[in-house]
Amino acid sequence: FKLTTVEEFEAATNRLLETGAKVGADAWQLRVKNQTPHCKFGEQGVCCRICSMGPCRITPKAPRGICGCDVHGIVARNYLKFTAGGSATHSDHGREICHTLYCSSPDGAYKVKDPEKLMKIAKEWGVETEGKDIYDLAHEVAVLGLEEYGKVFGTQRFLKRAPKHTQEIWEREEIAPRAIDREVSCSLHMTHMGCSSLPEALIRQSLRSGLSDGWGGSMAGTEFSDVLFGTPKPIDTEANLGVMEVENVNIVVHGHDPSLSEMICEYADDPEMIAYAKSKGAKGITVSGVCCTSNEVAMRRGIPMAGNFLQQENVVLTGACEAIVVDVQCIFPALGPLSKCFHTKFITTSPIAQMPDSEFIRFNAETAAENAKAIVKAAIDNFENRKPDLVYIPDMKQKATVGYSLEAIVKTLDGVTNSQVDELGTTKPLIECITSGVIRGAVAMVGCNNPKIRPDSAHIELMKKLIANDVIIVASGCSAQAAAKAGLMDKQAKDLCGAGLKRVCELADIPPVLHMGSCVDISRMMNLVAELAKDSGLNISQLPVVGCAPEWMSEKAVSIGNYVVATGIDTYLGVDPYVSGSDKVAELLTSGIRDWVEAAYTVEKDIDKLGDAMMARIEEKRAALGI
Ligand code: NFS
Ligand code: SF4
Repeated sequence: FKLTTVEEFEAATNRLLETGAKVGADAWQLRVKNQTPHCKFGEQGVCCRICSMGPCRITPKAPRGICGCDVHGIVARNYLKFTAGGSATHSDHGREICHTLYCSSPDGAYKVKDPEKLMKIAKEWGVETEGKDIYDLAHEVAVLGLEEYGKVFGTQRFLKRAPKHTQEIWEREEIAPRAIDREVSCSLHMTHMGCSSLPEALIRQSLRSGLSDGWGGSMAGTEFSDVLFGTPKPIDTEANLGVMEVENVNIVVHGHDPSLSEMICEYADDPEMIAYAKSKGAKGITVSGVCCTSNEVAMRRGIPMAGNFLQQENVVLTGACEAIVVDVQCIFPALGPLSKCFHTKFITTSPIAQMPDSEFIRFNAETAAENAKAIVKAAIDNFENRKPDLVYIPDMKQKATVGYSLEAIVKTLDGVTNSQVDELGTTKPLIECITSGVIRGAVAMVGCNNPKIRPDSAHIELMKKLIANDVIIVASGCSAQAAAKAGLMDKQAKDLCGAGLKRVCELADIPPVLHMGSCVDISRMMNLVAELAKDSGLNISQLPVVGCAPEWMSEKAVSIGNYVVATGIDTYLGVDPYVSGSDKVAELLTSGIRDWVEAAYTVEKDIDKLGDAMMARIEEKRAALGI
């Protein structure tokens, strides 16, 4: 067993960029050069353009904007706006899923695949389930879910899942999120010209808006996706560009919302469509994925993962992609012009993400089946337009076992239960492994790629270091895909672990890096730590558990960081969230907020040091518990 190295990833990319050069294609590698060096004011977060008296930028000679706002107010305001963007984005995805659930019917495109989970949520939310038709119940719960976005009174329903201590902190600090949309609106209100410029107030709202994402919109996205498409269970798949097949029609799904990708997978698997593909000279149809929508369909269907964020252009550069079908978020507008250099169809589907040089096939939950069929057919029809001399698919892929939802983790870990722990169906076996020291702790590896860091290198190096030191990893988003591409989700990767973690991997038959899903599925991680805290009797902040986003880039990632920290989990970033311009804001985020929520951020660009800092924190937490 051998991991695929970042050098090998790069060699494959370079080969693809040669194809790109032949057809005159642009690429992010080139655009980064044009954009470097970046604007220093922007990087430090000290530029304000929220009113037309500006833009104002703070320098030693000009310490205040025209309105008199100081650098701390500007940096903190920018930070809150960034958060609100991310929170809105995840939460609107969750809203779409609630709407899809509302559209479910026994004979329609969307069905309830996990009625048990629906019943569980219904009971949790106090909905009468007795004698109710499952679809009536689905519609009722979907409406309640939608109401969480605009509820007039009270806070998010899912907060009740957190341990009591955490809920008390949220109440005490006035960061328990109210209606999801309200937290976004309130953030934009606070950041309007002439509202808040007090860093403490702005950072507090950043935490609240983040929490409305993680324990609100994202959690709805995850939970109701499970109800509709099934709660993930361990399943084998493959990752990296080599999953595309040269003789087949290649459809790549990209984006985030499984309402689209699930339907594409469904119809690409339809015998009628496969026969049609054959009639066009292909051997079959291969669907693979990019970014989080790939994680969604990999977790539930074993659909292979072609790559993560900074590999999206590579998919087209293979010359073998008939259609790249996207919904929302993290889609490079570059895919439009790039696709034009090849035969590839760039199909946008959502009014939320419309781009030049794309073919827009509007996708609606109400007409999902016919939309999906039209998209699959368009891809098949495009097969004959392929230019064979431009086709090159790097022969590079790794096996991966994915699908570790909280439910699946609990079930799997029952396998490591020893005689002292006989409570099945809880997180107690994991707690036992941690307290005995067989596993030192856990790290949640999440987030994106960012050209500021050699793509995937931080994810992979940190994971290798952590598992070698008996730290188990749960991963999501593009971090999970980096792991899968490298081979860290192959069960054989146990050989790279310390003796303790290796034994756990063998007993439970798991890889050392557990794929928990997409970025909205970081809500699964919140449920996991909540269960760990309840089952151990500890506070979340006492658990030897940290979060890490070493290569993050998006507003969503900052929203996530805020809810992870606000849940009591120390969070480690490899890229600065544009706050270096204000020592006050940086101090708040890296230390001051610990007084509020028992956790804080660490920002460290040296990735090796970032890893050391995480392990030191885990050991510190262990020492405090006397384990
Ligand atoms: Ni998360 Fe998923 Fe990837 Fe980053 Fe984008 S795909 S929602 S934001 S880039 S991890
Ligand atoms: Fe300048 Fe103040 Fe307007 Fe910002 S709000 S652009 S600092 S005048």
